[in-house]
Amino acid sequence: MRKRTTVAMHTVAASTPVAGVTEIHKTVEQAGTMRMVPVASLPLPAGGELRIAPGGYHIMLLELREDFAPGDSVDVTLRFRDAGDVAARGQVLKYVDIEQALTGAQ
Ligand SMILES: [Cu+2]
Repeated sequence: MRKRTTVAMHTVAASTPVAGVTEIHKTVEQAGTMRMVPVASLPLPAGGELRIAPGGYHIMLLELREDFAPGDSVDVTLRFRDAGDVAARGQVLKYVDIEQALTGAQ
């Protein structure tokens, strides 16, 4: 998922009807291991681009209400502190694939 912006903006929440819990996660290195931590906001730099992908920032869906296959698209509403709600569409990745992306394992 990619978003372009001309002003600095902050996503403060994400939601989708297909999941009970939607969190914004960031991948960080802690003591030599890559792990995901929930973050309060998703910063979009002015004139810049923030790539949402495993291994970096991503939207984590928990308590799924539908079955998804990797590659499926999910509609997500991103709430921006400065610009209200924006509809976005993301691609589904399996949790195990995210783990592999984090660790580099096959
Ligand atoms: Cu995550």
